[in-house]
Amino acid sequence: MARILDQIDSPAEVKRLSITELEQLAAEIREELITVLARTGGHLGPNLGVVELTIAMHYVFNTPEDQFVFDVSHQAYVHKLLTGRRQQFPTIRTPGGLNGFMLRSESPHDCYGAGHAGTALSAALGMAVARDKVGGKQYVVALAGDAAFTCGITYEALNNIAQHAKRLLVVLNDNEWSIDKNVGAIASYLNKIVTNPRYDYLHERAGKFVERLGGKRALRMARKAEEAAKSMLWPSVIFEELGLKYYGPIDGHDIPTLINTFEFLKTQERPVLLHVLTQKGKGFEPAIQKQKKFHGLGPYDPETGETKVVGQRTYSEVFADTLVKLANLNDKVVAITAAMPNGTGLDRFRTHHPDKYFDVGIAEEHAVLFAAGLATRGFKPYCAIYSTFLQRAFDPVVHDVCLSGDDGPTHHGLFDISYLRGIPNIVHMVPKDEDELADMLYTALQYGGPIAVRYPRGVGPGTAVKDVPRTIPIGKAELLQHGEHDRVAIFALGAMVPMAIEIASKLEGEGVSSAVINARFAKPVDAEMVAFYAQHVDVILTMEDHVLAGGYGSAMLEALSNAAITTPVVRIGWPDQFIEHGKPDDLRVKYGISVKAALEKLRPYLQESVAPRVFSRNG
Ligand SMILES: Cc1ncc(C[n+]2csc(CCOP(=O)(O)OP(=O)(O)O)c2C)c(N)n1
Repeated sequence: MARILDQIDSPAEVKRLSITELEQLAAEIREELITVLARTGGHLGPNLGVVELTIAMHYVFNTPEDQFVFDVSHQAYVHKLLTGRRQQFPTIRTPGGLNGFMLRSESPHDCYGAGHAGTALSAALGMAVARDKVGGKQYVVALAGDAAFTCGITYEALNNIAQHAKRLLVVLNDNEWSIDKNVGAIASYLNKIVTNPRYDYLHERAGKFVERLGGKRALRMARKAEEAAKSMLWPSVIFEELGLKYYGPIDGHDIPTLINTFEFLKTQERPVLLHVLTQKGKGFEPAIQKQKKFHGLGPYDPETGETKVVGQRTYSEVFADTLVKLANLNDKVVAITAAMPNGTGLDRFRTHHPDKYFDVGIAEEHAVLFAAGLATRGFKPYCAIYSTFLQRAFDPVVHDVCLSGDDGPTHHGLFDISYLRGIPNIVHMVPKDEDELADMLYTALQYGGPIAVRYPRGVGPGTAVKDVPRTIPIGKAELLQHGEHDRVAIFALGAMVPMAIEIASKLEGEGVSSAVINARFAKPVDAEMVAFYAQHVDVILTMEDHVLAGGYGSAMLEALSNAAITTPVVRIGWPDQFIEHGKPDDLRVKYGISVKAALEKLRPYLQESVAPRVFSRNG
């Protein structure tokens, strides 16, 4: 028999199917997921759980005009199958093939890319507000798993939704699982709603209601659905307190109920949350039996779910086994995971030391703060977090873990160049004065990518801001002054420029000519200007109001190394330590961010007098 799935080239074809055909389609999609992922690997369990839900969403809504924002977006395979990517589906997660997550460049139906948890509600709110600002009519639907509700950001979004969104649909896909069993108070709370005897009653009523509907027309369906959905209204749930109308819980595998409910929710001119119950791994017994394993895995046997056994211990296993031994030796050892017990190996630790094991949910920022609290009381917390997710905890690593806790030095803000510079696509600019700040903001408006502009607190040199700002060419430094035979090139970033000019004039007094360059860009560094001066001066001086480690001077060294230039570089900036509280000017003097310190550091390179060299820009 010809598959219905093979005729689905866009969501428009889904909308033409009858309920029976939609159910048939669901079965075919399950089959497709199981057989394809057996070869490629991937997030099988999560996707098997959202087959009917995704079909119903595409039946009722209209992507790409309407926007679906999937949390993590590891469960977007069904969405990919229904939005014109059916034929490429066997290439998923292979080089050059379909991405395993939503990808904006892959399809107009993927309105938001993700990979980290907890982003859907905030991003969807942004889209809903953008729509309302221009008077759009489309629907924005955020689909988030129950584990997304262990993320702090989800609540940060909930805190804003009622205030800022006129209309937004949040679908809570509750399957009781994160990668491991979902944890914490919110998991128990959702469970309480679901196991309340009233749910059965409501669910039964909704089912009967749909049965009676039969093949009636969509309009009537919607009206009846309204009644059904209203009757499913739950009093006094947390989401209601936060200003989202709560509906559910409904059976996430019951296509007619899902369709009717969505049709009704479309009529709601306010933020709503629909609680949908699904089974992760539905339709594949091995995935139901082994939820953790089938959350995401490599190739497996499509009949049995068996996977190849790797003989050698992984690093995660060595980590966990070592930690078990350390905890045996020292009763202050505790282990913390942010919803990744098997990925980090800590599920092995849990078996031996259940009382010393903490799964805090998808809450990396909290995990590190929690560890910091434990450490202050003499405990030895081992916080196991994947590098990619530790990004979430960058601030607590700086502010709560590495900082000694002395008063004051929490707000110097000396690290942004180093923590932003390693990220592809970002441009990092630093203006020398107020007028250049305006130019940089204007430049950011013209530019199509992410830009960071770093400027000091307080007042600048008092430069007048011209009426019409100018675009600054990306990655181009500004040559402020130079001599005939410069021996020093001073590359100064932002507020360091006046000091650079002062150094140049002091050097001039000693008979040493120097060029002063307003660096403007910490990233990308003006490699051309750097290479030109590096080949013609005895020494380069970099100046930044930022830590030296990973800062602008480091970027300069990289640029020189890339160009195989060995001109010496003297760097002025803050040392590799936390700086105590104090007046910025006093602290700068103390830590060598001064004219005097720069001149002292330059002196060894200016000892011998070098014969004047004549050069041209080409030479
Ligand atoms: C910030 C962050 N931490 C950890 C992860 C790893 N991770 C991927 S999916 C997932 C569980 C998601 O569970 P849920 O949102 O309930 O969706 P389900 O897979 O159950 O459908 C986790 C912890 C992540 N993607 N992002």
